[in-house]
Amino acid sequence: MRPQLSEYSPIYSGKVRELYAIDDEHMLLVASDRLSAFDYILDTPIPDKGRILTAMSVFFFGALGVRNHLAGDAFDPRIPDSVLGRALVVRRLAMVPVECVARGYLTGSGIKEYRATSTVCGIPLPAGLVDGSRLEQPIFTPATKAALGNHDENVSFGEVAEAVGGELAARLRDATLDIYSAGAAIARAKGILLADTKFEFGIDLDGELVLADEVLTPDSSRYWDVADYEPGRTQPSFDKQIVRNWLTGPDSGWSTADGVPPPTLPAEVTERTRARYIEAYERISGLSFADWPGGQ
Ligand code: PZK
Repeated sequence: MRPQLSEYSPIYSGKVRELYAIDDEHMLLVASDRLSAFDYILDTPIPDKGRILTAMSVFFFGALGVRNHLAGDAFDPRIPDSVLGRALVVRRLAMVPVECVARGYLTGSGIKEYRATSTVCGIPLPAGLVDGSRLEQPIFTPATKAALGNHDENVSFGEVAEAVGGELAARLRDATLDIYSAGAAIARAKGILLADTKFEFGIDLDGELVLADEVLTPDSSRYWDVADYEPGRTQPSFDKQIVRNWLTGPDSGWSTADGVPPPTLPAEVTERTRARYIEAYERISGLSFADWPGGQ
């Protein structure tokens, strides 16, 4: 008999996922079908998004082979039926208060900071880079978590070292760049670019650094289709571009500038977006999403 979700105490509620306490040592990490776009949580869920991202995360935890927080598989009996396939049992860790970002391409807050300072997180970059430029070497661009509703703030390696000590800072940087490179190579072999990604690490009871949270999902990463890659413009998002195009196009009647929440998405847009998430999972993993738990 599986438990009910209501038997667990909620600990954190993020924009698109939640964390529950199972016992002193374990937590349940639950991914929802919610989607954010233009800094809004849309009122229209993407069917199966939570299961697809959970499947991707589990695939990468396995493929990377680094110490991670998973404490069971996707069928673990502690997972309630209502969230089967989109929840994972994880070990409770002491989280390191640093958003560990690796960038292999320059975009988003990276290109913004580069245009203002020709550096990102204090790292000097060559002149002439444009939105989408591939970096000669991937860079570690840590950030500190902002309060809900704000964007994380980029910080220098020195600031991370001040916060957590130089030794741990160096381990975070090295692990972040190693894992990024491994993930980028897996995706690149399937024609998908991993532009950047964010990891969270914790420390376990033995004092070991452990990869936590979700890993290399489209919510924690920017994925681009190599077929559409064209530096010098904002690259189309592998997963969200269908939604963004519809919201900013003539049929939505909506504008990003108005401070008004976006409208309900048409079924055709949610269906094509769902297919895109499944395509990302199946291309990258080589697995069939039909085999993932929680689908009747
Ligand atoms: C932890 N978050 C972020 C994730 C949310 C919020 N293994 C762990 N041990 C202790 N704490 C965390 C984790 C993990 N992962 C993660 N905050 C704390 C987060 C998912 C949903 F609402």
